[in-house]
Amino acid sequence: HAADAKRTDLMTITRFVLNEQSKHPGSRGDFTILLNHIVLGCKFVCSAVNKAGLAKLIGLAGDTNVQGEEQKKLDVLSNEVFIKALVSSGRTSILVSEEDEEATFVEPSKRGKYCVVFDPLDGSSNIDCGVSIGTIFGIYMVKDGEPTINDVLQPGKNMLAAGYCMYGSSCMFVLSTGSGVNGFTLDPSLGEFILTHPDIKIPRKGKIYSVNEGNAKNWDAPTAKYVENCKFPKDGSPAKSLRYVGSMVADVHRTLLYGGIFMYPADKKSPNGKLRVLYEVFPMSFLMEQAGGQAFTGKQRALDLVPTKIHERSPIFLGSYDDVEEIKALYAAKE
Ligand code: AHM
Ligand code: MG
Repeated sequence: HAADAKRTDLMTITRFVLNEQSKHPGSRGDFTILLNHIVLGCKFVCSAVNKAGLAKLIGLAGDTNVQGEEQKKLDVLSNEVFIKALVSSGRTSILVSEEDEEATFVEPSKRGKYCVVFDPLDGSSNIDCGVSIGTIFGIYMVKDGEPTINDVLQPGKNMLAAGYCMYGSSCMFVLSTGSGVNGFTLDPSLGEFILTHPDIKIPRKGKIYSVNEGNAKNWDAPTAKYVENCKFPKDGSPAKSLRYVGSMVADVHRTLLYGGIFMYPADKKSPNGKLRVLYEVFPMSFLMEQAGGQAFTGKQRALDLVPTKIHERSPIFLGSYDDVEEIKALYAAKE
């Protein structure tokens, strides 16, 4: 039976990526090696997150991160694990982490052709209460010659790959290397991510909107109008449901599977929104487009944005194609 065949023929993430890369002539397995190190980091964080309550790993480390937020022990730990794994892969030249003010330039003897931008543990407000959190990453290729910061100050459409790992009711790794989106679930007994969600496509239109409505008094007119339409649709369609975890990975993951829209808009207090371009907005926008959805900043296609600073922020609206189309129309009407 087909089901039996599936159960005994385990498509691990390594096997999957090796298959994919073998389609590219001249591929020497560098990408697979890099990805294996990212996967290792995610498995470590998954295990640490699962034990956090027991091990009393949670709590403040007494440090604040670049954005002036309090850093939790798990954030620090996750960051260290990823930096060490990525450097030791021998496949990276530049690393940008949410937790580090400056980019890490890998020493020449350990350099490789990739740059990785990542948020090692996103959703910090959810750590202490055991709600889903995640890791987000994007991968660029360095240009020939000495690596410079311009190798990562690239529009998101230049990413080679992007993905996230969600530490939720199960641990899920979602990846795109530019030809669709695939989801893998960690089998804890094997310690392997197994392909469980092949070729994810986001529904064309969704029934859910996801936003921090507590910021509503500071929204601009198009955002306010859009959310008003979600609750009181003018065209007779049913009102949308609101879901907001407050962990970008969880909110985007649900949006990808169920459809709908996730937004972190600009507001009067934060004219650039909250989310960081390189390691939050770009990877999620990349995945959305690869799954058939859209990602928009309020001004342009998110993946066309050219960042000028590594920790730059941008408003973001992403999700089902038709839902993002609606918010685009509202912003276009404003101009
Ligand atoms: P963090 O980097 O401090 O974890 O902040 C990022 C998180 C995202 O995961 C989430 O989408 C957003 O912040 C929620 O912000 P808010 O609490 O303002 O709604
Ligand atoms: Mg974060």
